[in-house]
Amino acid sequence: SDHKQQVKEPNTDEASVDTFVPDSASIASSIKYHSEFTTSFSPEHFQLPKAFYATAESVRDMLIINWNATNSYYEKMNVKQAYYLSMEYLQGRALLNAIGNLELSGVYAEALKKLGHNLEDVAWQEPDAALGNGGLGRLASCFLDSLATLNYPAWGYGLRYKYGLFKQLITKEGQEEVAENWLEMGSPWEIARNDVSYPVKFYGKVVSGTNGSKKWVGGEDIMAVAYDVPIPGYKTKTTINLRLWSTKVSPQEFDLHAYNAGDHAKAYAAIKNAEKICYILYPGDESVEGKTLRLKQQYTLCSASLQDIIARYERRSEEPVNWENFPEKVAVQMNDTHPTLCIPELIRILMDVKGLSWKEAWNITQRTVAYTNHTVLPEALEKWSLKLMQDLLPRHVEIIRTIDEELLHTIVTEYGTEDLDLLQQKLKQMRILDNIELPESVAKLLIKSEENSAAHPTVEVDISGEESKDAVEEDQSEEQEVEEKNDVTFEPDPIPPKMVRMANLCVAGGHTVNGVAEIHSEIVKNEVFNDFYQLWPQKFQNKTNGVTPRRWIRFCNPDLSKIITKWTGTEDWIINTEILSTLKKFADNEDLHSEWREAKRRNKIKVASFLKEKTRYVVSPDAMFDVQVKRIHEYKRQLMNIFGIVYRYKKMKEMSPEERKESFVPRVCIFGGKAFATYVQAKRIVKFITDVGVTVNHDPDIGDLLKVVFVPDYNVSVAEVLIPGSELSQHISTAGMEASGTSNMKFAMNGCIVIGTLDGANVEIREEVGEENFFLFGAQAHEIAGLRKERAEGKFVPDPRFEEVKEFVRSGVFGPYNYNELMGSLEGNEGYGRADYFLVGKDFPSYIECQEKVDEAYRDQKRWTKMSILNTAGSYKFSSDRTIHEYARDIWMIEPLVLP
Ligand code: HBZ
Repeated sequence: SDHKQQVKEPNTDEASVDTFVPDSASIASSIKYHSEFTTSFSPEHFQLPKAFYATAESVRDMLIINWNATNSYYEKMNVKQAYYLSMEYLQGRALLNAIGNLELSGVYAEALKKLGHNLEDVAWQEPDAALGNGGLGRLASCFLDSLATLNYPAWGYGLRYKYGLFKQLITKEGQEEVAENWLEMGSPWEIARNDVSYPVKFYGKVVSGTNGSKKWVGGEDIMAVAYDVPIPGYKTKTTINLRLWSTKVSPQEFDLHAYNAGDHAKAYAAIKNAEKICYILYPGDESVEGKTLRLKQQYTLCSASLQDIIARYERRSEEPVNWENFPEKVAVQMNDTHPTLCIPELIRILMDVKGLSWKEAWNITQRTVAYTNHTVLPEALEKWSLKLMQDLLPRHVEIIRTIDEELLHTIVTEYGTEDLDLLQQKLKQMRILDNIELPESVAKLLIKSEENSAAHPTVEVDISGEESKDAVEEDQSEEQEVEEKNDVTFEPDPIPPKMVRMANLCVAGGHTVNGVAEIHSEIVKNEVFNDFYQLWPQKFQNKTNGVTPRRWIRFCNPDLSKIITKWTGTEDWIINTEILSTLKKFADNEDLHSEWREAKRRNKIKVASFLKEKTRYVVSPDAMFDVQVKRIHEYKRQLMNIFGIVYRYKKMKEMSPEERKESFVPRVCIFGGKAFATYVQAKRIVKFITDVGVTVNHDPDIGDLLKVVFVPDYNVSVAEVLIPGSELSQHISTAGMEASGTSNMKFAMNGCIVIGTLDGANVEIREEVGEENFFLFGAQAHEIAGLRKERAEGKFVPDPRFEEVKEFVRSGVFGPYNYNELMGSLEGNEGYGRADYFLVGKDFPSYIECQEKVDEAYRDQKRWTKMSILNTAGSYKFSSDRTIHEYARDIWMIEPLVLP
């Protein structure tokens, strides 16, 4: 057929792909071919969603050609490759991105037209690949796009979750989670690699060989099978690979005897046991089973990926394999601590399978892996129970103990034994194993130095990590006194659980640690990992996040893109975002202003119809579109936003209609985001926002002056609609808590103005776009600790406006639901723990005053448009291309490799 001649024939030999540009006729025939022979839909009709699958299959053919050429060229050139390991990828839809990157959007639109379809409708059929939760996952996807576009030899590794995170429904009760069945119809983008699979072991035991060697045996084995997703770069043949692992039963584990004896359930159990590893992202981890499952997921990712990387290294090496050289060919980046097990796994394979010594394996590992930190929240720094890890991964625990011991010796060498208190404090804070006896080699050193120390004969050497016997006895006698007085039963303090601190392991085992925005990297160095920073200052770097301008300007906002191309005189800004800054010189140009406003308005109309479809609320495109979309978390302070809205609503209600119109700019306040399924307080916030919406949106006094809309199931595709049509974008976290934020960058690129605190990348965005083009409010990071202390000591005097809002909420205007727990978190009432830990009350006055300035700026549309242009113009730094160049140069030491 036509299709076969034109699409399948190009030579796929490495390095000699024809520069073959298909026309719309050949594309149409390819789509027709796939609709008949590839997709599994009824053959007679060419309707949606079949049209999408057939179209995607035809694009896939082209991707595979480039993907094969890229892989064989890498194989031939044997250059150093970077591997990004991440538990999450938020890829979103791929069709428009792929044909956009291939520069085939026009011909595809034409081809589909010939077949009676519209490209946009076809593209909307695609389910989002939502294998992620938030910023960390979307960052990984932006990085893949930049890596491919910039021709860096790199791959991503992740897990192929059958159901991803969850689909969020918004009901009367607030958020409800249901399984996201994104693979229901199959994914046209993946290539099932039944030829690429590795065994992954759990449980079992470690046996020693004759010459001190170790072997991990027994336990259960599953198989990890590769699914490859080609990632095309923009205007380049380079098409890199995202390899996702799926798990299945290992044939040895399938109990044929049980099956034949009629115990089907027993035989089936092994299948489910393997498959459940890749069912969902972040399964509930309150139970031991849940925790075990999560650790199995993390280990599966690390083990399968490293076996694969090592196999590739061996394949590309000459005999005998020079392992010393491994870090010259391989860079492994751990996206947060979830892939930490890479460290002991690489050591295990090098020692137990390849026969290297501890010293060699440890040295190679440290030169290979690097770690990115994405959070400073102490509760988010992963810790695993030693017991659980010991059961599941006994050999890895041995290795971790050795790393811990090595680290302890380094600390002793660094600090000496002069000041034993200081040394003990450092040992306790920095070691990987928490609440675990010191290894004998270190304990002996300490005891010896204590005995030698005539000057400090009374220093106690805490070698157990637990309190000394005396101290415990003293405590108990005090407790007993209390017990007598209060007549309550005395329960001794529980023994602190033995834990493995994954972040400490990452810092010790990696050659580089980076934060994701300047302020965050400073906090990483000066607070979170300060002890390590003092020990190894050269390990610490900053890599400010970025986002891909392809997806986040060019493809999601074609109207704005045309304007940018027209006024900068080139399309090159899509690759070289510095060109965006040339818009600055036209910031006052009236023609540009009217084109700019026109494009924004068209995007707002799209948002309005999207909101109507998803929520049935009708909003006016003449109002200001004010948006906060991100995961729901107390530190991100959606609660402050909705409190600001409640305050606005209350003031409106107190005014006459004329006064109301005079005083307020009409606003549509849009929220979106998922609350983690077990995060009760976050779910209350969702419920509260939707309740406020029900009251305000139906209030005839208010009309178009104020609307509050919660968009269900926020994901990449929803963001692609909302961001271009937004005008004000809220990034209002408690200072010091948002590592970076990346949607703030997307909004700024799309000419939205940020209202925000000096937190994460906001700080750098404000520097780049100019402080007069950014709405700043709130306490600063260095003030937070002091403010929390004041708050806890009851010295905080709340602003009357804040009290007024709480009172108003409690009066029941927003329905019968009892918001006590929500309000309680702001007040630290009994049972609600830390009083307003996120300082909503403290920042509220400056926030609502800042919102008044927003209204004032918006009334002057000329001023607002100028601000908007300057946000786009100043956003060039936040391209993930810049970020990736920095990782390549400073951490991975890789060079671009352009296919001939
Ligand atoms: O990573 C986010 C940060 O909150 C955000 O500020 C930053 O811009 C972004 C990219 O660097 N962090 C996350 O998204 N983190 C998680 O989603 C997460 C998930 C599971 C965990 C811990 C963190 O166990």
